[in-house]
Amino acid sequence: MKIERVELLELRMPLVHFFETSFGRTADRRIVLVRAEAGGQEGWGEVTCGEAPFYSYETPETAWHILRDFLIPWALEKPWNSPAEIARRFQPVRGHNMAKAALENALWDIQAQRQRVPLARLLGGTREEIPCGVSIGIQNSPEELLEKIQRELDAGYQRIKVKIKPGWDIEILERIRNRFPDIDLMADANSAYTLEGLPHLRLLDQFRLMMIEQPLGWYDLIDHARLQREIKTPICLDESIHSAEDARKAIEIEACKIINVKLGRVGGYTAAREIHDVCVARQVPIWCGGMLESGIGRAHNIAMSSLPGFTLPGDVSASRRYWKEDIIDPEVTVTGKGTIAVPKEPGLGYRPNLARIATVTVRKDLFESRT
Ligand code: OSB
Ligand code: MG
Repeated sequence: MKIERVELLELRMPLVHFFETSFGRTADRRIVLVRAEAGGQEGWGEVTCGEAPFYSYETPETAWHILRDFLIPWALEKPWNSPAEIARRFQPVRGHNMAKAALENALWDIQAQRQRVPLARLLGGTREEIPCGVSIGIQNSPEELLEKIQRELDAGYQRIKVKIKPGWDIEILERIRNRFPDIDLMADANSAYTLEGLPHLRLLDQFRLMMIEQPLGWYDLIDHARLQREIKTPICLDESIHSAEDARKAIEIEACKIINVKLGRVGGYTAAREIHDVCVARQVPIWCGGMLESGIGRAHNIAMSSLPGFTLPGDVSASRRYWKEDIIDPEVTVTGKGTIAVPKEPGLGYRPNLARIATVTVRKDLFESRT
């Protein structure tokens, strides 16, 4: 099949509530979307980077550059038989996984539409609904955080993740556990600690957390393995895992007991499915992380979460938690028991709302095949 056209769009979308992690606060999202056309079908993907290079080095500008100058020309250059082949074509570019994922995933959407199957099924997904959790950022006060947790539990979400950092950790978790002794609770540090803080990190063991996510360096495996030997709470890696190779090594040296899979961070479905298989073979539970995505990225996360190895609730939640109005129809909704139904329509199963997208688009570029 030949790709006839690829369009890049940059969107500006304000979040309904700011989102704060150990590395900073976001209130206005800049989102780069990829729209690809092949064989009369149109597929969509999302670059899931942050506005600033604080989670990883990618930003909307680096993604635009890598897509425009390398990935899109390579994709348009010659026909393709499978999205996995395109993933291989992208391999000479070191890193820039979020840029790669946006285009590769758009082609998976096209492939699923061509075969008239839901994307989830094309990927090998078996679940009809996926279990959902929420990720709650650092708030202005502990009271606000407790109130937010209550609201999400009332909505049905199956587990609560809170962001922690030095100064917003032990006391906060104590308050949460006092008020909600039995909920499924976990904490994400986004690399806010070092091994020097080991005595402090040991204090986390008292809160019966499901896991602590990425406590140490954003590229580290070795120190996480040392930490895991010293604490009982299972470590989950996010930032450190970029490929199936990374997953295999992390598991081998016991740097983690759980892995958070993000489509962007690992470079698309081909790599995500490889990580899935590595983890299933070694009986390591995985779950789908989130990057404050628009409906396009969210729809992709739902498809991926339908794979059998995604046994733990993901950070995949309702559109309304992020946006006043999302850019897909229907918006993503969550049932009272904290699940999202996996769509049964061909492709992504959520239609891009073109009128809505047009109103929030601030930059566009179109690339066409010359043959
Ligand atoms: O570490 O999982 C993370 C958001 C932005 C960057 C990193 C992370 C997050 C989240 C939010 O935790 C998950 C979501 O609700 O999309
Ligand atoms: Mg994380």
